[in-house]
Amino acid sequence: MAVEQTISIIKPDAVAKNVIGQIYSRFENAGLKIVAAKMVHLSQERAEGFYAVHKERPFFGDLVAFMTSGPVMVQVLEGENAVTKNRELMGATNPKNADAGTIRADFADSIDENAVHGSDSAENAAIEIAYFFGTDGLCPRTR
Ligand code: IDP
Repeated sequence: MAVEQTISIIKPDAVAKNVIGQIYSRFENAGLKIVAAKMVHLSQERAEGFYAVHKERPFFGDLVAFMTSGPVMVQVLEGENAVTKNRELMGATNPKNADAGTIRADFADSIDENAVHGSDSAENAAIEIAYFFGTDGLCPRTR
């Protein structure tokens, strides 16, 4: 399996709960390396652009309002099978259905406020990485 990169976003609810470090530990314990990271408070325009694929969905307005309600922590994770590994660590979209021990089971309160985002494919990961970090915002981990 080749080394991949994926986007992770710790959403405003989890940032407010002060669990960034606990979530980072899960990435690191799973063998994923953080190769870029920044905290941002998304504007309405940036949040709408990021979730444009959902713009016809009934929950779009609530999703954008939530994602702009406070800062988010955005990171690029690198490692073998990073896209799938991150999705496994996250758990199901609705925390009620998330497996025990996953980030959403432990830190999310509802499907609306579900703690984390993770790219769902390598193709979307590349788009999302470019959206937040451009073409030269990543740090190779050579040591
Ligand atoms: P994912 O975050 O697990 O990949 P997506 O289906 O891509 O899930 O949806 C993006 C985000 O939109 C979810 O994380 C969640 O915050 C929100 N969302 C998805 N489905 C619903 C819903 O039915 N009601 C309210 N919010 C939803």
